[in-house]
Amino acid sequence: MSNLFSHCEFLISAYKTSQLPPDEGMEIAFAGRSNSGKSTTINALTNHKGLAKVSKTPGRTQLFNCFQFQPNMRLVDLPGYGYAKVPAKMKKHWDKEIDSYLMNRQSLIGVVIIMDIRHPMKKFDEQMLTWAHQSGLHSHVLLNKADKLNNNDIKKTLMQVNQQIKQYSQSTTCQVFSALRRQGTAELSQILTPWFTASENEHP
Ligand SMILES: Nc1nc2c(ncn2[C@@H]2O[C@H](COP(=O)(O)OP(=O)(O)O)[C@@H](O)[C@H]2O)c(=O)[nH]1
Ligand SMILES: [Mg+2]
Repeated sequence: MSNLFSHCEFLISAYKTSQLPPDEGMEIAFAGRSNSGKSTTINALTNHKGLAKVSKTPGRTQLFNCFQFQPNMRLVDLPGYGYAKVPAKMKKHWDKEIDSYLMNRQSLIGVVIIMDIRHPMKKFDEQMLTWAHQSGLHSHVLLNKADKLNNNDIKKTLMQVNQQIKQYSQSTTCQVFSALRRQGTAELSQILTPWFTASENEHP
């Protein structure tokens, strides 16, 4: 199915925030723990299998990967956070770069926080929700890898997480997703499209 994000192309991989595309227009970031499925989600949303590299080894794709779907409109695949096996020095570099990105990026209008539905709302996810709310950004939670749970457990988790996220912000939304099976891409696209098409000053 075609959506706003269907004609997306790779723009640049940045090791440091200073290498990112000019801070103009609008972009949204895909954040989440390493291995939660950020890259697979971008591929599912854009209907472009090999666009974002899916890592076989967790913690390896430590770059800001930027994709453009319209002039000056971007998706950014953030380096995964919370991967324990990354050497301390590398971890420090990434914490610093992600912080700097989140604090300073003017074109950032919202974040999609990707969680493994079997392990939702970890410390870093909660920090990201708090931060997004404080910064007046849109935020949407994806409970990914739903193909790993039965329907009852999916429903239960969705209800729990829906209640939890309301403690952070009334406007945060949440959905069940399977990047692997491309289930939930229409709903995701429906949530994200108004972020780009609504007036720039309508942040929650
Ligand atoms: N079962 C299942 N596996 C998934 C799903 N999404 C991603 N994965 C797998 O999880 C691993 C990490 O995915 P990746 O997109 O590289 O995660 P990232 O580190 O957050 O970018 C890969 O082996 C993917 O194939 C999903 O919805 N279901
Ligand atoms: Mg990745």
